[in-house]
Amino acid sequence: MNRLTVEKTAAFLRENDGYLVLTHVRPDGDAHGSAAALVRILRSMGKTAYILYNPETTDKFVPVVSALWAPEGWEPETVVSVDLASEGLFPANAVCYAGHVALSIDHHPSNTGYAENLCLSGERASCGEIIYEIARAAGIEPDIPVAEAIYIAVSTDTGCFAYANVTENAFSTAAKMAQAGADIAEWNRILFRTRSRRRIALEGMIYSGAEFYFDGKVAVITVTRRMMERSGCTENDMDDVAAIPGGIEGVVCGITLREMTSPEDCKVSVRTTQAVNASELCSILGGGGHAMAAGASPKGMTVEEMKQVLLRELERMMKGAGVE
Ligand SMILES: [Mn+2]
Repeated sequence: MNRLTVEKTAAFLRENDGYLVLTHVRPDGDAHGSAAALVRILRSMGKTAYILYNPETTDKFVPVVSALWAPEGWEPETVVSVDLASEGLFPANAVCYAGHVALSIDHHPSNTGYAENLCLSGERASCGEIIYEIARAAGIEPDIPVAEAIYIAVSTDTGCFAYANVTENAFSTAAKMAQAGADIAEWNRILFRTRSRRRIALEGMIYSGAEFYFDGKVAVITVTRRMMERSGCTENDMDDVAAIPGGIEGVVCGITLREMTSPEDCKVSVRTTQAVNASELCSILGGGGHAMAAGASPKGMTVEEMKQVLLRELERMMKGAGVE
């Protein structure tokens, strides 16, 4: 695996052609925005470039990527991945490209180096910022669709510039996209200020069922299959549900438990402040992640069983850290 600078990456993109861009499972705004921006930048270099269709693209991102999806049966010459840390995160229809990725552009320090070439900036809050740096190195100014795609990437990965990962570079990239003509207010409305009525119905159930432990420092919310059915919510409506318990005053650890395909196929997402290490907490259930955002999907446990295990572990951790 070769590490490439943004300049070398720009040169690589100029030298090759026939691009297919891959995104990760459960693709988010950074995946969609980075892929759309990269394909449009490649086309402005005169290249043939497409995004591989992702079966999990949610409704609000369809307009960002659908015009760029590769025609069925089209054979790429150069496969590039964006925001994609490992081959384990390839969607099912991308598994055939495992071992054949020519270039990975990413901001996850955990990138496994599965691609022949890697352009990695672990200090960037979003992959979209790196795509913009590559465009600049290639001498390409973003047009409005590119600017909006990059804005979508940066703004979603930073929770509209609110998460702990936000940096001066994230703000300055967004400012340049505004300058290039991106409709910031409209994208903020779509991405951060609009919820479906189904989602509102689900949130009502979530808030009324919220449980608090350790003097209100720990909040636990549960989303059951029954709640999904009653509200009519699908995965399309589930953006950032994991942020809900951590957003309650006084909470240092927000736990979101979800039943997926059956009562014994559940997952947990944990969001914390610096008081609790989320990754350490999730490791008790075989999961992991970052210090303030982590998750686990243990097999064969109900949400109630997971909750008991997590609360016992939290008691131990909070005593150890003096958070009483
Ligand atoms: Mn990302």
